[in-house]
Amino acid sequence: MSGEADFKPLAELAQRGRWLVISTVAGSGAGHVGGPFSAMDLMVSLYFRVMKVRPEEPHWPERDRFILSKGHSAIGQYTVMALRGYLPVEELKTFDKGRSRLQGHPDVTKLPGLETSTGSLGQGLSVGLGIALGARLRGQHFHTFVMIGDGELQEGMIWEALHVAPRYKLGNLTTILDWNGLQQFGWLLRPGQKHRGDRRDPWDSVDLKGIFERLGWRVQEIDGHDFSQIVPALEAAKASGSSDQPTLIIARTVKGKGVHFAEGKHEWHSKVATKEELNIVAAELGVEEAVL
Ligand SMILES: Cc1ncc(C[n+]2csc(CCOP(=O)(O)OP(=O)(O)O)c2C)c(N)n1
Ligand SMILES: [Mg+2]
Repeated sequence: MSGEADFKPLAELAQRGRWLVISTVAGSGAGHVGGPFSAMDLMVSLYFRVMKVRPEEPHWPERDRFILSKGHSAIGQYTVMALRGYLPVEELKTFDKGRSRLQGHPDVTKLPGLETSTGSLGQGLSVGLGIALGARLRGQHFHTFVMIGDGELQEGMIWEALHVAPRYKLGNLTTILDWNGLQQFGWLLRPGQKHRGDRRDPWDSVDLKGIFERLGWRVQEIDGHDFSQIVPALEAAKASGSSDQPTLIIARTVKGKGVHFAEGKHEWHSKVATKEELNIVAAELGVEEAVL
């Protein structure tokens, strides 16, 4: 069993990652914050502890695969990849610019290390399923991880993949649900309403664990901000790679995690921090970099 100290480096990387996300978005004038923050601890665990990767050789055939199906959180993935050595941290400043490798949503034709392009919600899990199936047919032993959002779970194509993966007995596939309980806007405006309704996801009273299990997934529910739960869950999923059951990790997370005024606020789905806010953020995250 690992102690808390074991996860301190991961926690520090995640805080630095959050800082780079929010300051990069502020620098480029647009981008997402809430989703990258909720997914940060999970992605840091994947890239720094669980996945077998070679940043200097991004197309290494035996690498584990990661697909960020909730592609609007791209700046979170780019940041973790930069910290891991796939690209210079300095390059984050080009985020969302015309000729940049770091487009607003992941573009596989631009940045080596990405497995597919995402951003149109709903598609990444089917791509991951295809990659996992291909690996098994070719006798390759890498693992494929796909992260989806709770809002994204409303997409029909996600459910097609959720139905099919257990039938193909893809133990080498793991879905991570970043269940932060919020999406972008909420429901359509009803007559008499001034706001667009309830911003929560629609899964609150739904027994998702039971549904996933009945579909045939091995389901683990964790706190998506507790490294002592995240790392063992991801490692267990990987260890069951040659089994005949895919894994689904339900990660309970907080949108905007790490900064008090962003936590649990749908407004921070995509928002540009002001200079004053950045100063508060830097202090809260305990980072020393200068404000942009
Ligand atoms: C097919 C499609 N429909 C709508 C959007 C616009 N959109 C971007 S993010 C988002 C909300 C996603 O919510 P969730 O999956 O919960 O992500 P998170 O909370 O992690 O940001 C929406 C509707 C999109 N990118 N793709
Ligand atoms: Mg969400």
